[in-house]
Amino acid sequence: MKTIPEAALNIKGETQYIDDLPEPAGLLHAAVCPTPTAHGILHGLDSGPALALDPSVRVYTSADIPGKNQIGGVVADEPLFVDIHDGEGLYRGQSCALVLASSRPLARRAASLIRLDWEKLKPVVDEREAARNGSFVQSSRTQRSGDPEAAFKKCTTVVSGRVDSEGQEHVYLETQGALATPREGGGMLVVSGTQSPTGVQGAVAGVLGLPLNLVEVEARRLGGAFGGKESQGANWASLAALGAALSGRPVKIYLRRRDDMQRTGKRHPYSSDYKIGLDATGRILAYEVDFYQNSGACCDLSPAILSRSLYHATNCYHIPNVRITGNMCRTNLVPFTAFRGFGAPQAVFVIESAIDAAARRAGIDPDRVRRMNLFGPGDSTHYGQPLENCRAGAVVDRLFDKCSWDRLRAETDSFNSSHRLEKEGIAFIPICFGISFTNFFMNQGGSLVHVYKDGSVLVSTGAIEMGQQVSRKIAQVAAHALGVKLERVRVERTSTLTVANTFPTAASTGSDINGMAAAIACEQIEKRLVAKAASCLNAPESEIKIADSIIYRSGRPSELTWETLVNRCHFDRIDLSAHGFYSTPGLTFDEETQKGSPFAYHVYGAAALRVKLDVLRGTYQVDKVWAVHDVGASIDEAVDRGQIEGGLVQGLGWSLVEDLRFDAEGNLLADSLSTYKVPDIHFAPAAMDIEFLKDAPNAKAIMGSKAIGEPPFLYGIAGYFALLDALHAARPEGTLPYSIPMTPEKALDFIEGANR
Ligand code: LUZ
Ligand code: MOS
Repeated sequence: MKTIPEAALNIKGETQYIDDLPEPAGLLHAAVCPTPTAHGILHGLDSGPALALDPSVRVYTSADIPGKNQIGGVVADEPLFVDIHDGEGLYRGQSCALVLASSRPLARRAASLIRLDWEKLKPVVDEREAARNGSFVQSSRTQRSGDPEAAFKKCTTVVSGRVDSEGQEHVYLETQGALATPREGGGMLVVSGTQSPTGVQGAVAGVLGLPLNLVEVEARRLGGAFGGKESQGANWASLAALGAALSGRPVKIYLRRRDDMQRTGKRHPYSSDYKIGLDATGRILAYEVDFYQNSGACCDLSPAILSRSLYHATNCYHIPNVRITGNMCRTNLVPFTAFRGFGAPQAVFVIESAIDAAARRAGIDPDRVRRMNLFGPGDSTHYGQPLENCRAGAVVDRLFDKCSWDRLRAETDSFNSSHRLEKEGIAFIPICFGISFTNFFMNQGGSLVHVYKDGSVLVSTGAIEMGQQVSRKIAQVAAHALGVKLERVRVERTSTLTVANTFPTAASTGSDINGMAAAIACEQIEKRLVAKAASCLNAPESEIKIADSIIYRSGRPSELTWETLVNRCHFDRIDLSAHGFYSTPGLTFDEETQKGSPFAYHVYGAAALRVKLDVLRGTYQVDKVWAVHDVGASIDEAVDRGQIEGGLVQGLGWSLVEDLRFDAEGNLLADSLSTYKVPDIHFAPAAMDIEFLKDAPNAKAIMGSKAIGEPPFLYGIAGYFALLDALHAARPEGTLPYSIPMTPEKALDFIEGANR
């Protein structure tokens, strides 16, 4: 029987998510009583009315925790519950109490009946205000190269200004949740919606006061994550596990969309100050930037995200003199967290804005400045990493050819001079994205591969399937490494039982690291199979090759079948299982000097976008996209194309439509999908002409491929600049703020001259 691919099961609606799993006997449902405002002190609570609702109701607080009231994965600054004895509530939606009941509606109603003795305090929501108060998650970081102060003196154009970007809600289809079941001997099994089973295992073990070998965490698949479940699955898994441990019954928690939007972290808002200097020809000589990251109330992954902002501060440009400073500002908002791009999009928007401002001031076309300053062969980044096989020039040259940029520019200008109520705008963006976790030690992964005695293959790795088809790529890697047909390979869910001490499926490294780990395990088994085939066929091992389930001898198919070979090994007592381990080689970084080679390699690409603007309404449509993307040697072209299209549209959502706003009290204003607008299929560009850079295998990753998940998100930033181009055509004398998202409301204000 053939393995049915994940995607086919998905399309048929047969894939199971946590809430689809059969409910165990005695299951209790969980709900949370949250903090009512963004900042305050919890002096106590009255659970009487909740308990009176139904005999099945139970209420637990910080006082009931057997282990630590702490789930911070990087820094221990994130309590699971606001401490019931005068604890400080750090953001709106933080948990004050866990409520269990026999049904989900009952649990939610009981939670709403809990009365809090709450002293409201004034919250800080603005990152610059937090910085003025000296309120930081960790101390600030600076990267330097060259001497920007001296270089600014040599510039003919120097411009400084401010750039802002709002956060972004992940809008994974499956909201956060977990199902916990107590096990004999005090153990706990948690099925968790997480990108990081090992991270959840650690949080649960800490809260319950258990060793890791008593906590099993599994994640079969996620209905999307985008970074939102890299660290933040731990909260809900810990609550479910705590409820299960205290009640002795299985417990399920599943967030409503509104609760998920209000209580979970999102992309970090940034506010930044820049200064950029050009010489008379348009070369960028110097760049300085101060990032004010709104980190939210707890550390979460903010330092790693800030690191990625620093590394990507010059995007794809060689700038000889830079000073880049990042500040992690602690506020009373949800702990902001990982989101596709992980701090790079925020930084790239700032340098692209700075280039736009400086070029306009100097009277040069911004796109000429972009093209002139690209990384080239022999260049190193400002943090000292030489760019081996730099493909920036290649992708940009090909893109300019492909979209006939000069003609496009001329056509757009001529359209604009003959139309008053409709304007067009175009922009292009080059990208350069570093692949590896910015935390050195996280770049490792494991696998466990079994060839069963019937010849079917089962592969387990740390890679979580979240719709990105990492399991498809890993199946392809395993099939190739073993020499077996793809349909014989199944990729199993991720569990802490099969592969231990994993890191999150994140940083676009899922198939790089786990694919490599799977290949390493498969190669061990393949060696044993080849040796056995050689002895069966009476031939030297060097003449044996296994491919596509066929055993070749001297290049010709032999009479030995894959099934027979596997069966012979089994009867000869040969091990048909193997564990693989991979750690990315060659990474170096000195935290002191902030120099080194933190990335295995870089991904390059370039995209051009055309926007059509309705001048009367302020509405717009991205009608055409051209992109040339460096995928290396693609393991699966359909998967890679899907990731490029999806990343680009998600990036357009961030730069143009998604309006994540908090009021001065720290309340999220748009907290449901009826008010928070995401790009849908009608908003997606009508035509996307995406090309893979040809003949560009990558020696640094599995089967010559390159990571694909995050880099294309950056293309969305060109949406802002294409719209800016159209808006300037509509109102040439205006100055548009460098502020994301550029929603239709803001666009209309600009056209009418309201936001000068
Ligand atoms: N997660 C992480 C990431 O922990 N470190 C990273 O460098 C990273 N980069 C992108 C996305 N997630
Ligand atoms: Mo991440 S933003 O979880 O790769």
